[in-house]
Amino acid sequence: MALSRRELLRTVPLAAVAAGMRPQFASAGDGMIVRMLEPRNLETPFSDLGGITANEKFFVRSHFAVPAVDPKTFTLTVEGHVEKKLELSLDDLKKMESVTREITLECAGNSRVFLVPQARGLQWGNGGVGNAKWTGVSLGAILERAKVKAGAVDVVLIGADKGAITSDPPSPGAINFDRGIPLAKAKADETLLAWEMNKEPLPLSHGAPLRAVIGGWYGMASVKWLTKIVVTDKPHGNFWQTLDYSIWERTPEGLPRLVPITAIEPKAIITSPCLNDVVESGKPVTISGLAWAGEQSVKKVEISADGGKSWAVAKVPAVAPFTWSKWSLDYLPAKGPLSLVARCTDAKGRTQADKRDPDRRSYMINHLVPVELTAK
Ligand SMILES: Nc1nc2c(c(=O)[nH]1)N[C@H]1C(S)=C(S)[C@@H](COP(=O)(O)O)O[C@H]1N2
Ligand SMILES: [Mo]
Repeated sequence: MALSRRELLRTVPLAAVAAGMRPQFASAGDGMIVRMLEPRNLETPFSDLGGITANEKFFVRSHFAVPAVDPKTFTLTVEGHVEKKLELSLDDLKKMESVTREITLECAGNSRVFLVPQARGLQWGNGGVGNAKWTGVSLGAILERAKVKAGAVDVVLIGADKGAITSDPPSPGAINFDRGIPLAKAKADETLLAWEMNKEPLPLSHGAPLRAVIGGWYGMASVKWLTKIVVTDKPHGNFWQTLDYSIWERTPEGLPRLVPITAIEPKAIITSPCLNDVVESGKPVTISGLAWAGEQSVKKVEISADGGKSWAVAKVPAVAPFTWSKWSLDYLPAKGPLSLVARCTDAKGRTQADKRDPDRRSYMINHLVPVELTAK
């Protein structure tokens, strides 16, 4: 596969690391925030969040090294609880009806740096999120071809990347990255298998030649380097949705049980002004940012300048499910400290909580976090 210049820049320093040379941080991230050098995990800088995220500015979250998947010999295998096992080449997929959808992906650990006390995992700020136009085929169309048998429960998407997790609790040896999606979500319109990102070939770091995009769900469901799909007749209780990427849910009787993470929670972030900025008092300042709510559309964004005591409603020009919207509010600051807070409510009436819910472990981070600045 031909590597773009950018992919080369990402690959060359790895060879340098292997040769015992100093890693070249300057070219490691292309203006991205390096959260981990190997495997490469990159955060989008604040100033690049909004609209359509350029491919080279889209956050990267990878658990293992990028696997070598040759697009020429690539096959997507579909098997398990189906009438007809499929082996599809990229050409086979491209001959099917293609769809393009704008979808925001957020890592379930995005904003983790705001957890007190600090939680383990990558210390993302707010830039573990991005919005792109994905082109591919609907997973539902593929499942129709394979003729899913009655009693199917999960559609397991398996990536070609592999490794052993050695931290406690460890994985059972080397495992692939995978995720089981309930059949209904697998068949939903917003679930695609994509080979294009923003009208360009899908970059290697984002899963080329083929990745899943599970609209409205946290990023871990959007399996990259997808080569195999297994339909199961039981929930897929794998490493990645039990020991990892799971949260505590309470039964109506209050019994805590672990469940896999699914849909993105409502969230608003302030992108301007920034922490510790100094603005002029008595002069209007535009407070702006982004809001998204997973499978729901954003209904309302409210802004507080006094740490959450009083709220004003922001303007949100476009509100569609699955994608973020930009919002803004003109505000006249009085002299003194400002504690800006943004709060999103979705079409289902869900609002961001003031306080962190510990049942969410170190994921799904959308409690209110003030941005402190001063008006002089
Ligand atoms: N095969 C594979 N797919 C994967 C991952 C991975 O490590 N391997 N990481 C997941 C996680 S946790 C996230 S948040 C998204 C990130 O997608 P991106 O790197 O294109 O932003 O990919 C998901 N798909
Ligand atoms: Mo993630």
